Amino acid sequence: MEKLTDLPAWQALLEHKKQNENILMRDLFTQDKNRFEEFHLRFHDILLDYSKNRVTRETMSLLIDLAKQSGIKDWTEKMFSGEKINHTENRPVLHTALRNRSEQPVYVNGQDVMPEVLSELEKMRTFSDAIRSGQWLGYSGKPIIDIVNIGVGGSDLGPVMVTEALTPYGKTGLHVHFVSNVDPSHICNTLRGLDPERTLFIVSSKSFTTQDTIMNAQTARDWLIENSRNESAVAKHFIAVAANVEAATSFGIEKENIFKMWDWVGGRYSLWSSIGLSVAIYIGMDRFESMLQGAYEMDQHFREAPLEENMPVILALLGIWYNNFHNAESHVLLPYDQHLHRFPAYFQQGDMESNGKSITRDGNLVDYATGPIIWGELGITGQHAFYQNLHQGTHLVPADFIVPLDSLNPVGDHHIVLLANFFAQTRALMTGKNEDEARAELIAEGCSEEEVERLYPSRLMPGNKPSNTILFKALTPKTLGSLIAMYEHKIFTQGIIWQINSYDQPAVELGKKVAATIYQDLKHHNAVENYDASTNGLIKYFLENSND
Ligand code: G6Q
Repeated sequence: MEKLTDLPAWQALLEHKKQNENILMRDLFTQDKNRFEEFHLRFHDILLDYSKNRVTRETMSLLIDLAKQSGIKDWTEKMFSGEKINHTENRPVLHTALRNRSEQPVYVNGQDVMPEVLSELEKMRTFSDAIRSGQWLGYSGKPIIDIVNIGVGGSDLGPVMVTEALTPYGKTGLHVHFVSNVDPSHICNTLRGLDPERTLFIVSSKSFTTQDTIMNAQTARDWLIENSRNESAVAKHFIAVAANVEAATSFGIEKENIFKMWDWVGGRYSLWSSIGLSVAIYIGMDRFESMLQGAYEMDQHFREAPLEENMPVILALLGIWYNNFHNAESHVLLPYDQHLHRFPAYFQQGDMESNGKSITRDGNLVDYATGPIIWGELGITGQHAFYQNLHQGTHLVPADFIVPLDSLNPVGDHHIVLLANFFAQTRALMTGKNEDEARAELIAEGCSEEEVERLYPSRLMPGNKPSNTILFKALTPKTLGSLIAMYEHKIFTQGIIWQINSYDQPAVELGKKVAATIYQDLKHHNAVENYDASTNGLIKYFLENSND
């Protein structure tokens, strides 16, 4: 594998950056009235405008060369066709098979996985229909009205994000709760007020060994048994989603109540499997499948569209341009849609757990930056909080603005006020405010000459802050599916270019192991000497001063 920084396109980009050090987007827009036409893409009802970036036609063409020289098209085929591209775990990466709406088989070790995938979807349909229609009855013969998904990380963030995003499509009278934190307050606060006769628990854990999830599930089971005084109630109130079916069975969950997933689906990509069961129950299986359809269509686009017209590839390349050639250390996601309030958190995991790596596929330490810090918040909330830093701070923070054309709750002028704010922000980030404008503004405010002189520097905005705009018609299950898949493929593309494995998570596993050992020390009040002085001291202090 040729070293990334030795690729001709990488070298050409370095040179190009040097030649265009002082490029101003403001000037680019003045020089080219058609800039929007040239730098935007459309895919069904999604529009990506990337004209507000520090790029010229030449920059884009060099970035496309980089994608080509990194073998993106070949790697894409390897992923879709089930090659074991997660080489450290020796597994294929096939979340795309979960939403494969074609008749095409997908092979893992010579076996077509599609019949199993489809049969699991059918099982989800039967089960979600039974809950929604009130046919599934709890131990005392009452229908279910509260669903509690117990899971963490990849077994939580996706279902939470989608449930929130698709609230307008949820079944009235059905409430979905999510418990992820092993902090007892999370499960206790959730259980308070729930009716054990009408509550269903979905224990979502691929490994079914994650301590946080198993402990929360045990507490929920104790609560159920204590309140029902009936051990057999568990069969009517506990469902599991697991790849480790044996562990779920030994937890006491009936075999027919276990939904399957596979080791070729990564936790943070598992939303499309039965990990999405809580979503399917809430919005109904037809809508869940429409989300799969949206993702499938984006998969096809990613697989087939030329690199120049490929939304995930363009987003990935722009990210690399800032990350590696402008030293931007973070990237912010800014949805202007209340329903997308968990979207940044979801892709914080999706991106940072996938591309926060520093060892290349052939085992070398990288000497370039890989995945940036992904963060974000609802855009409009951010405007009243951290946008100050985006405009006038000292860091370069490329941004994605994610915006619906239509609100799902059209009331008065709310939506156009929201959109006015979004349009204003991307423009202001790009243009900034120069000395003449700052002075003119102060004069218009009635400032004296002396005040203008004193105050104008603090009003200066450097501008030239890059942003992508992702507009879509309205947040439907299908559009959401496409948006999620778009970001998944962006992450894939960047991982390939950075030559890392985006699909393992050794540090997550490290956390689980270290905590399990220390848990034993705390539980047995061990006199710890075997850690560093700080950890020993803190544990000792805890043991002496806590009520636990
Ligand atoms: C995701 C990560 C991680 C994982 C959780 C839960 O890709 O590996 O977030 O999803 O640690 O794991 P289980 O589903 O096995 O409980």
